[in-house]
Amino acid sequence: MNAAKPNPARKRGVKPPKAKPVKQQGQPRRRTAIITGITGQDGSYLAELLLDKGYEVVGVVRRTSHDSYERIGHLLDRVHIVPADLLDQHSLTSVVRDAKPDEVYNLAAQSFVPTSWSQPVLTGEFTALGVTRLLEAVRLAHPEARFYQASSSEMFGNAQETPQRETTPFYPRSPYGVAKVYGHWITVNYRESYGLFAVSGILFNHESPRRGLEFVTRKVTHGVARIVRGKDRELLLGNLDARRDWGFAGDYVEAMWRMLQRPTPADYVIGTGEMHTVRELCEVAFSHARLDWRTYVKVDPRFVRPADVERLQADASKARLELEWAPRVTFVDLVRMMVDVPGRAAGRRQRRPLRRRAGGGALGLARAHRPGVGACLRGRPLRRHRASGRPIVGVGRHAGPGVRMGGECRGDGAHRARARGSEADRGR
Ligand code: NAP
Ligand code: F7E
Repeated sequence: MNAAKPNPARKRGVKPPKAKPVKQQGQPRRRTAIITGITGQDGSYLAELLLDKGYEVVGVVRRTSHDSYERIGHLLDRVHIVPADLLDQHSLTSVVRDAKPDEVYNLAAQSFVPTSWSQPVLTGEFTALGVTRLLEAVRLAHPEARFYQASSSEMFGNAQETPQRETTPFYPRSPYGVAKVYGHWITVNYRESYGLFAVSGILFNHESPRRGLEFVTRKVTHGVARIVRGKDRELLLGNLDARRDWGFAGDYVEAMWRMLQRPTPADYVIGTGEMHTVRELCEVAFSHARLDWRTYVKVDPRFVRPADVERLQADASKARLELEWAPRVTFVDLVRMMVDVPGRAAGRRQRRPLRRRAGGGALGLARAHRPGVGACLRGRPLRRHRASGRPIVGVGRHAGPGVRMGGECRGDGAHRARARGSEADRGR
């Protein structure tokens, strides 16, 4: 693929299927990775990471009546988008056969826990049986590929010990959790039955400005943005006592990649080891905008789940030791990053940073506007991406080629985001 050549499909918002990476004459074949779920939060960060490492990236996208490329719009010139569906064996096998990948990352799933009660069978089809279909595709079409399955801390559910590690027994509390347990064990089974290099990453909650708006971190941080702008007066939530181990998605995709670089396949727990309540999340998010969360947050029984997971906390010492992986972003920085998200990703018409000085007037998003952290000053980008020459924009100290977000400098210290947050734009 010629990364420099503009893709005409991008203008039309349509991407033609292009299944097989082109080998350039005289050059060694670049490593190729298939990502299912490339349009999701993790898929977008993983695609950036792999492109930066020089991979050919083949992104599997299911057919919908309108495209869902908000999170990867800035990457469309550099990835191969191919149509396939977790529900359709033939399409998955064709993609694997054509791409002959070195690595396959199965990130696609119905990933919202409450939906798994209203659509339990569909959740099982996508999130459980979809894994078997993709494993079958790999086994039949290209068994040399290394396979990553996106397992979840939701499998621990009603946790039998705290913190949770690779050996903690599973006790899922939702149809989603049950489906993920199936996906986990079928991955282990294909490893043991057929000798595939197939691994599961048991990832605890990881978030970012690209998180879907229905998840609690994004709901709260986006809710703060709407309240500051006078769009909402309150924020309705469910269980404020639930405890989660929240990390930054950009850190977690690095762990996925590291798992597939090991000499032997094994499963790993990935998390920060810190646990916080939803109430603490609210405190940090509202106080970052100089608001008292107790004035705005109301409990609404509609958001309380039939069975919730009360406490999750990772023991990621195996990953720390064997993958040399550690999270870089703290809980407080993560929440502030999500409150600070500029432009459309935080809500359609946000034009100014959220925080205000005591005497009025917009206060620059503290971290993002410090020199050397990838923000821009009055129209002058501080750093440019070496390959593309485009300004690097992003959030706080996490801005950079690895976690950059497509955007442009507007000259007022904020940035127009180009490729994020479909849910945000729908204002959910
Ligand atoms: P996400 O934002 O909800 O993305 C899910 C992706 O799956 C989307 O690209 C979606 O495509 C795709 N997809 C859904 N059904 C599909 C189908 N039938 N065929 C093909 N693609 C389909 O999820 P995420 O937060 O990035 O999470 C990635 C994976 O990690 C998921 O498997 C999730 O269950 C798992 N996980 C997530 C976390 C977390 O905290 N984020 C923690 C542990 C595990 P559309 O754009 O077309 O909807
Ligand atoms: O809920 C509580 C809710 O929806 C977190 C997915 O990525 O991580 C995610 O699943 C907690 C729960 O994430 C609201 O009851 C309170 O206890 O952000 P969430 P999740 O269910 O933990 C795991 C690891 C995955 O694998 C999943 O794919 O927050 N909570 N009030 C609320 N949650 C939501 N969504 N909305 C509320 O109003």
